[in-house]
Amino acid sequence: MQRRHALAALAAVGLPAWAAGKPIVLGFSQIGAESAWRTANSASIKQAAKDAGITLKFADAQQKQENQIKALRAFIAQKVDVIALSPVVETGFGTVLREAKAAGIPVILTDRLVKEADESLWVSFMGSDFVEEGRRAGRWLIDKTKGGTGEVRIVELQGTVGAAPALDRKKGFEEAIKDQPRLKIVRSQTADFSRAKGKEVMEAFLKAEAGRKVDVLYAHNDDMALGAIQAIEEAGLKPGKDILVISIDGVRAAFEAMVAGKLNVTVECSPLLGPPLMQAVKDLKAGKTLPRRIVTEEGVFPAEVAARELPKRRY
Ligand code: GZL
Repeated sequence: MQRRHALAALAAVGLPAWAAGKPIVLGFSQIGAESAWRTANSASIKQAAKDAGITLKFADAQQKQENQIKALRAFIAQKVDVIALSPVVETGFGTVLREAKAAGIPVILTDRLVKEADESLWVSFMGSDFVEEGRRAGRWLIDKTKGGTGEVRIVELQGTVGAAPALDRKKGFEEAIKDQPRLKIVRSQTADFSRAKGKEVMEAFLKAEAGRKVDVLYAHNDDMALGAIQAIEEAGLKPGKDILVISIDGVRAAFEAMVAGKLNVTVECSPLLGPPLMQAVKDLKAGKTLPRRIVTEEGVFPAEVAARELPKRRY
């Protein structure tokens, strides 16, 4: 049977064109390229789409929400089969998600959640539990400092303002240390998940705290921690010793910094969301119902295990 006849036959029974072997088209709005985590996340999604035979329309928003909204509108106009979104911030996506729903295009949230009352605007969310990541960072510090005396003065580098991982990692860390009177966050400011800003803000913290001891840096991602490590060294201090450094993601450069004795622990947050995302897209188009929440399993890697783990790291 000729292809066009096959397509007509499928349409006649209400099946979409892709059922005739036409590849599924996935429109993905990526935040940008602000960190090593994000680079690994994009690579994972592109490779997994190729492996799955899914046509990927990849839109890099360069950290701007308005570019993500524009990309989603373009995907709707192009009538893609599925939309995936990694939202740069939690709010402001309701209108465009309602437009996708009205167009009958399912949306999968990947990496970060949005805060919308109408949770039917997305069919599934896959990503980490950022509050738990913050708790894990706090628990590590409690364990590291137990039995000591005197104040433990903490400075915090927050991720992007309004982003789910920034809000939730702060919340989880504060929850974990709330019953520890010695542990005090004395400065907290965003460095937007980037290495350059992590260095800049840490320099400002050290200047502002001149004459007082800074005991710990809690950074919401490895890139900001690595920038801050540079600032600590330029201030003549030893990162990992004079100032304990705690961060999140578990990218390769963090393991290298731990082997060098400059970073004390990284809480894993896997960017390798490509394969589960493509599986979810295929399941969706095969008529299966997706779980509302697909969780990624992750660990905590203190410096003591870094040398052993480094060769095994996949991002
Ligand atoms: C977490 C992800 C965060 C990473 C950062 O899932 O959204 O954004 O922790 C990245 O490195 O920039």
